[in-house]
Amino acid sequence: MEKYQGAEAFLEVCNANGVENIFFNPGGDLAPIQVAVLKYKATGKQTPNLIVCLHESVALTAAHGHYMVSGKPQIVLVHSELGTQQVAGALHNAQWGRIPVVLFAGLAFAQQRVNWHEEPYDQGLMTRNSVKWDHHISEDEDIHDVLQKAFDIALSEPRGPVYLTYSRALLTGMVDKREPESYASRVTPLPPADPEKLGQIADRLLSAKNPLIVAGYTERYHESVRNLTGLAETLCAAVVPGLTRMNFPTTHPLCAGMEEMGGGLRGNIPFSEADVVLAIDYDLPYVPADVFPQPEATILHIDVDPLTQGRPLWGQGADIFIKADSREAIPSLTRMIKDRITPEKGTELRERYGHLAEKHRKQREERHEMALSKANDKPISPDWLSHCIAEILEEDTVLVNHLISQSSSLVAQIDRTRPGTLLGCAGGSIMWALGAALGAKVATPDRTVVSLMTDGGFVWGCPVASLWPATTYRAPFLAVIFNNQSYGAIRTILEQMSETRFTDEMGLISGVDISPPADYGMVARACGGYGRTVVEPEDVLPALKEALAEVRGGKLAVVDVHLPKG
Ligand SMILES: Cc1ncc(C[n+]2csc(CCOP(=O)(O)OP(=O)(O)O)c2C)c(N)n1
Repeated sequence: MEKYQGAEAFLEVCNANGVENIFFNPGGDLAPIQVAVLKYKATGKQTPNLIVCLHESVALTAAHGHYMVSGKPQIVLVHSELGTQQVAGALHNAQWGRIPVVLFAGLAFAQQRVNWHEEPYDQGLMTRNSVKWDHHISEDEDIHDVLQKAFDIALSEPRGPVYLTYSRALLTGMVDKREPESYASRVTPLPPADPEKLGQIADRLLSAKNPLIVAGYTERYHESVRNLTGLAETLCAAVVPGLTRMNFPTTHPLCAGMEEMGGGLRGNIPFSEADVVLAIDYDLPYVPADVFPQPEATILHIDVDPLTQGRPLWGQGADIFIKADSREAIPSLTRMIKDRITPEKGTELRERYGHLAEKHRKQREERHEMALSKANDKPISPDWLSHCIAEILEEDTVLVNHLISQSSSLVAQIDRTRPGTLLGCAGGSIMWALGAALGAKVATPDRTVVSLMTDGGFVWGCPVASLWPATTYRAPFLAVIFNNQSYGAIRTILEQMSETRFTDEMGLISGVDISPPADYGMVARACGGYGRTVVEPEDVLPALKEALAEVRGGKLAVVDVHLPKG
């Protein structure tokens, strides 16, 4: 039988799973893969591209962003124990975001090592709280089968990260060459939704006075946006799209506003009026808003993971839940509802539609006026900044959002209408926006990518490690920093706990102020990009336009906008 190197087998399994780019950060354990890629390229064979990120957390976050755009499984290579330790926050975000990614690392000197408790050293332990499966590929296993199994576990529902370790000999040794059919994916689709339960859901929704739909990640299948719109229009129900994806057009008259990040902000889900809540593919965000369904409200839940394993939904479970693929369940439910609508019901629903549409129109008008009224505020108002960002976005621009205490301004001012135009972070590690934008741009080079982040998030995002690859791999994006010169969310907590403003010898509230801030625009310029700080309100729009022109010309850009401290 013909043989090839383990590293070549690795590339073949990646090819078979549609992996086009591998984000990585190297160590000697990965060298056989780097060599195999060079060999494949030199001989014109199909191989994923290797994209080096100068910090492992950027590599994993770029894979996260790439998946959210491409829908393809990812593989990230890091150096053994050391590289694995660098990805902790990014791995948490990938778990919360249901990202099918295989994290692949060599095993560090396993045989002789023990931990402080004299137990055998266990490298996988570092990842075990965040991955669906961790496994060391032993010498008697075939790399084709194990790597395919890892992709299958990552891709099966609910999706999520897996961790594989290996000894270097696995990649340098020879293995039997295999055809992809011999290790084909065994991920099977979910069975259709139980029609009886779906009928019960249709009945409960139709008897509701104020049904509310919350949809979390339905949009990962783009056709679901159309399906969800059909359901909402049939039922004449308000929809709150979750903050991680563009599930429902924010301009639609039935849109009750995108969900906001919690943490003492303007928790905006209109639960108080809802007597029936239909949650579709919905997870609570890591920091949920401080609003809950009414205790007497009926909760209906359609999800690939209706048990919300590890993440309880509002702590009160659901009255009816269905494990289903929403691509099939939403159209079936819509048909059932249509079939049950009597003429009298139809009149009632149309009235509700009119009422919701009017509310939507009024809310948008007020928010628009609010932003314009702040056009001359100095320091610059976050609402004015978001208003100006809305001006420069096109319908198919990919917006990557990781705002924290300013997230209300995005929800109030920025519309997203098309599938694939909003990426948000489900997890809590605020290091996501730069790496995710890099991955998104690599996945869709022809589209414009604009990433919104906090000043804390810019720094946590390892800017040099993220921006250098954006220049080197010609993946330019625009990063806008909502710079409140502080860890604002922490300020809120401190202020709630104490009326006194304790400042240190430098006049700063320790652990809150990041002031005066570093010159973040200069960091962009140091990485071959365009960078500018904006302090005057009238400069916001011109600066954003100038930066976007640079991005379209091939340069990454950072616009650092100074907002009120807070
Ligand atoms: C990587 C990481 N470290 C620490 C925290 C804890 N934390 C939550 S909110 C917050 C402040 C965030 O500041 P910033 O990102 O600048 O956003 P702002 O609150 O100012 O809008 C911190 C430190 C976190 N969520 N993620």
